[in-house]
Amino acid sequence: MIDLYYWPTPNGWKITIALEEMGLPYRVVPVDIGRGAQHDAGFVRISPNRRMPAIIDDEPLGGGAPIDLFESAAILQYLADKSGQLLPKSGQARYEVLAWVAWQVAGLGPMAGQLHHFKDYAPTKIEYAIQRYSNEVNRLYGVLDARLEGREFLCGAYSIADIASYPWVLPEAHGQDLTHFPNLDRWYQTMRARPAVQKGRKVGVELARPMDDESKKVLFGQSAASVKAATKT
Ligand SMILES: N[C@@H](CCC(=O)N[C@@H](CS)C(=O)NCC(=O)O)C(=O)O
Repeated sequence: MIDLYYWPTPNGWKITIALEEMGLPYRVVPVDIGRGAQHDAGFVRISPNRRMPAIIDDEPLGGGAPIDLFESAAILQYLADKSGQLLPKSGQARYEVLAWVAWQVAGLGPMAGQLHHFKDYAPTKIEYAIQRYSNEVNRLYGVLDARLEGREFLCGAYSIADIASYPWVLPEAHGQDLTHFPNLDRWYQTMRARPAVQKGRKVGVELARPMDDESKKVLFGQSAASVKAATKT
């Protein structure tokens, strides 16, 4: 059984969607990131970056001792290898999928995350920061749109690359109009209609809470000092 350390956010949804698509059994272990559970010593042992998602699989690929993993890109690749689905086994096709997963975790995710922060949560509105991250998210939507010209999915066949990007395409929250991105719009509608995507998006909805003051303090007040403090708990 796979234990999924999870909270219902875009990075968490990547893994619930993948698990649902692959039909792998899993159990959700909530990590209440608005209350600091990402800093609990037990969780930090499997996720040294103090971020969810993370997994422990006690029936790992290849047998042997349980495997634990953090970082959604590594988890997606592991689950694809374990299930033999949504990632070609070798060659150009495999590395192309992994490149698009890397693109999402290194580009779309962090840029969209900063846009949310400065647009919706920052205590003061800094126009330059909002503009900078809006432009970058707009550019990245353009990259997706160009890539999806003549392709049903990002790498031709449906793959973990699509699953990585989908939860981070949030047109309303990002102030983006999908009518300007017709290929992305078509892909977005295809993705959201998939039963496993709908199921994965609903996992743990009952856990979600609006961003309150305590969450802001926990999420936006971190530094190296909080890492040191957390390891002692
Ligand atoms: N690069 C990481 C990012 C994970 C991440 O940022 N997770 C967020 C929730 S979406 C989190 O755990 N935040 C807790 C915090 O900021 O303290 C991945 O792809 O897994």
